[in-house]
Amino acid sequence: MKEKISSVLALSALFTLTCFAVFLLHGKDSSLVFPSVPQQVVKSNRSVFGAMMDHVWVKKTPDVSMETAATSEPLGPCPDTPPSLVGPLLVEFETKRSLELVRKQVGSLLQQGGRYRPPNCTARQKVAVIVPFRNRSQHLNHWLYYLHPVLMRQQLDYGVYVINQDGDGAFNRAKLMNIGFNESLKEYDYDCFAFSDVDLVPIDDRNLYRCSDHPRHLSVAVDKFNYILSSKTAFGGVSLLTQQQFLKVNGFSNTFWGWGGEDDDLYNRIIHRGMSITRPDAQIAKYKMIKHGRDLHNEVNPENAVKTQKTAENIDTDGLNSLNFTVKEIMKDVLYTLISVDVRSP
Ligand code: UD2
Ligand code: MN
Repeated sequence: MKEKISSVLALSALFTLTCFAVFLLHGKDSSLVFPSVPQQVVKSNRSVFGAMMDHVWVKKTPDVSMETAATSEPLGPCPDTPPSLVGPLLVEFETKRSLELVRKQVGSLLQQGGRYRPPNCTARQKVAVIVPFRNRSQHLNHWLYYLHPVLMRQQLDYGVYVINQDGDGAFNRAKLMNIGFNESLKEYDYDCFAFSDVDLVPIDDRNLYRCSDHPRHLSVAVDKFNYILSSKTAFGGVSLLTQQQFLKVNGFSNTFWGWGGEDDDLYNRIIHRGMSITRPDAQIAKYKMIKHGRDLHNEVNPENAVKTQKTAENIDTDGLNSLNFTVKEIMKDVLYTLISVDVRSP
């Protein structure tokens, strides 16, 4: 009898053990049993997903919060002078550069959406680079090819936002800048905004895309103008403002349709609000502009010159506080975030 009982007990113990093993092998959380296998699967899935996302248009901005290295201690601040800068750069626009090629050449260190942060230190500033855009794909490819390595060497925590004006109404560079400011802030707590034409490439990486105590004008010496600053009040091309500085001037005016004047109006706003502008040394703040003619639907607008005389009248009611637009699409490429917008042209 004793023997019978013990063999029944042994059998039921064996049965229980087998059931438990089967449960573990086929259960949802089989990773608990074989941690290395599922981890590899997740990794390869993620890279495939990343590649797919390069071409996918999404209606809503996906979460682009950055994965940080699993460090137990917080990183120290990046040095004031980035150590890997090289100074003067060789820049040419003869080479054909497809987006595919640029992705291969400079995309590997970027996060989806054209995001980067230095791996070994905490960047001094979080910079949103805003590029107004319509129908300048070749320019954008050159710009991305040259700017990403420069911004990385400058150890910035940055994101590139290409704000594409949808449709073929009158172009409005200034409004696209305001939209870039608003939309980029929805993604990340940027403290500095670099507003840059798509055709301007710095030819010296010591020209830091960092904000300072006053709004800063970076494109001081442009090849198109024989490397001579056109006027002391020039503020077009590439200019940087902190979030506070931009809010203080109520952003750009939204009402400069077509070419010209919006940069002068922003300069007037800055002076009107009691600030001044700063510039880097002209020996360093050198740029090449990709050659182009006047774009269709961006003709000189004579009304704009008149408007620049009325900055003081308009600054309180025309700007960030009166901005209206519709986001049509948001696309995440590894090199940039493209936001297509209806600017509601008149
Ligand atoms: C000057 C200024 C620029 C702006 C403009 C007047 C400098 C160095 N540049 O540039 O900042 O004040 O005069 O509006 O001072 N764009 C497109 N598609 C278009 C039209 C414009 O993408 O169809 C974008 C693009 O980023 C371009 C920028 O708007 O670089 C300015 O337009 P532009 O290059 O035709 O003007 P430009 O060179 O006279
Ligand atoms: Mn230009």
